[in-house]
Amino acid sequence: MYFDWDKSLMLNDDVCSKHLYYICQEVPRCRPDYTYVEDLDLCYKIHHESSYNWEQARTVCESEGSDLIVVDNLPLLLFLNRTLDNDVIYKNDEKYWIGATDKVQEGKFIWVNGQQVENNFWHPQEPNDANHNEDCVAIWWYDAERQLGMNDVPCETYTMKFLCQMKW
Ligand SMILES: [Ca+2]
Ligand SMILES: [Ca+2]
Repeated sequence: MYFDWDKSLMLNDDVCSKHLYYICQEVPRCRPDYTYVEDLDLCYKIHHESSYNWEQARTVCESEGSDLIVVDNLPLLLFLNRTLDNDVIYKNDEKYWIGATDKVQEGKFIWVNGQQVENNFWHPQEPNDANHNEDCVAIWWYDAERQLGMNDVPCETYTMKFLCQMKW
């Protein structure tokens, strides 16, 4: 199909092998409400509603065709450190759900994509399963140097902001 000026920019069908000028349109990488990060090939969204527990937050992500974010590499952690630094108001009070849990087997943390958590992005002395009731993972800042890190916290009673990532 092409535009034919001879017919006042009307459409015309023709043989596909014909050599013509062409017009491109960039294909969006993400939903409009998600942000694309080319270096990381990442589509993500910060949800600022802070009234969802881990499972509820995950359901919101899933309703958008995504899931809670999988922070399985250092470039992504550093990116979040920079990005959330601009997002938060009270640093040590702002926490975000991410997509890891040890609900299935205590002490064995699994990402929502099924991979084992193998990084060392935990806060010092974490994960600690405090009161035998911490099975869901969040990230926040833990020291004066403002290092973003992971911590296990209660799944049901804690509510906070969360980070969604389009499927891998
Ligand atoms: Ca646990
Ligand atoms: Ca903990």
